[in-house]
Amino acid sequence: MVRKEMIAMLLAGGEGKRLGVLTKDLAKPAVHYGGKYRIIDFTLSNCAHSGIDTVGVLTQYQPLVLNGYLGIGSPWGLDRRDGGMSILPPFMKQKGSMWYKGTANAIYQNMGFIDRFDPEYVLIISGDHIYKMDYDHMLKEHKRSGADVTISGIQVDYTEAGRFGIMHIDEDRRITSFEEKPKVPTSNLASMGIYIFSWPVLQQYLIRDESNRLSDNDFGKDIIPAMLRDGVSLHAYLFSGYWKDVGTIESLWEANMDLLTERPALNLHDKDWRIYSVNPNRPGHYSAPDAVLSNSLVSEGCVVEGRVHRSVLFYGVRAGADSMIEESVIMPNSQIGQGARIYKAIIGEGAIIADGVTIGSPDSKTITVIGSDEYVTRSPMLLEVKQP
Ligand code: ADQ
Ligand code: ADP
Repeated sequence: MVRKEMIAMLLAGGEGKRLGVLTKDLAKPAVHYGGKYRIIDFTLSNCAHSGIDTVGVLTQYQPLVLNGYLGIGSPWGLDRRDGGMSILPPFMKQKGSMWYKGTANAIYQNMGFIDRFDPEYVLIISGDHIYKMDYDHMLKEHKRSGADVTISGIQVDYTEAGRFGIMHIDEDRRITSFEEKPKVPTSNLASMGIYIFSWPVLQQYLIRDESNRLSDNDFGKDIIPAMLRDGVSLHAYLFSGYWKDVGTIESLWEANMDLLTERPALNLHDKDWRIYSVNPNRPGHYSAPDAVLSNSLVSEGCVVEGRVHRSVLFYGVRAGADSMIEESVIMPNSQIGQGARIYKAIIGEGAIIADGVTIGSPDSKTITVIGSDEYVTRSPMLLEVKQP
């Protein structure tokens, strides 16, 4: 096996409970985003642009669609013999399989895979964030600082800080404290869940963590705090671009709405940083004579006869005559019937909304969600998804 300086391990096994019906049969990284992508496209494209040619993808929950989508990694230039993409489901032992207990355990179970490349550094990334980042730049800073661990961090809103690992740093960007999802955040510098570890150091901590029966075997809850306690040097790599953890219905909807301006904060037109995805290969989008489209993304294969405003239509969506779609995300191949009204909603892939049905309301504070392949024949009154 050819030696690699750094390989990436992409955590793609989370259940994504907070995305509700959208992840009922689908791993969170495979959830659709932005009219033609799946969430995991962003991380894989980042790898491609950062010169990372060896990626282990750790899958667990509902991996079927995700595996089929990833294939042999061709869209991301990872279809190669020397490294490339390897899908790593939980290890199969003679007596049944070992479910990944937590993120650190998922890496622990694949130490043999990592060792095959004898890397100096391991990059841990996750499949549920929308962002463009050059991991090579982060690696350079990791080497320059001489730290054993580099965690990328971003300033978030204080109101959201409790969803993340929260750090304090000194003037040299050394991490002086780290608390996983604190109830009362004392800083708004959030861990993005992107880590570069010097491999021998990580290896040692993974082995030690496994022997601790009280551990959740999780990076944020166990590994990072243990390293800090022991005085391992941890460095923060500060990121200031667009980054969104699309783990909730609200954030997924918002991240889609963020694209609906002429100059979105996340530029998808950047020729030097294309986001690669599997091409659905559909015919061009057709708008009927009475169609009205404004401030929307409409993808290939759509047939629109009604009105679409401030919405994202994925490929193959049909919107019948006199229908109205406002501030909504319509996943691939859904059908919106004649005269149907969709406000502030996410309509799952392949769902059918019958003629005349109204989903959501324009002044609703919450986002209404319809699951994949659902057939909705009556206007639901109480389908609102309550956020915790
Ligand atoms: P969370 O987002 O809560 O916090 P977690 O649920 O551990 O992190 O998931 C991280 C990634 O690992 C996700 O991509 C998920 O899909 C995947 N994953 C989860 N369990 C897995 C398993 N058993 N096997 C394989 N993959 C699995 C983390 C950090 C925080 C940080 C946020 C940033 O713990 O400190 O702030 O990410 O979003
Ligand atoms: P959310 O943050 O929306 O609750 P995550 O994807 O972050 O969902 O996963 C939440 C937790 O569920 C993680 O700690 C993960 O280890 C655990 N988990 C992931 N897949 C499964 C599964 N198939 N069964 C049980 N727990 C799981």
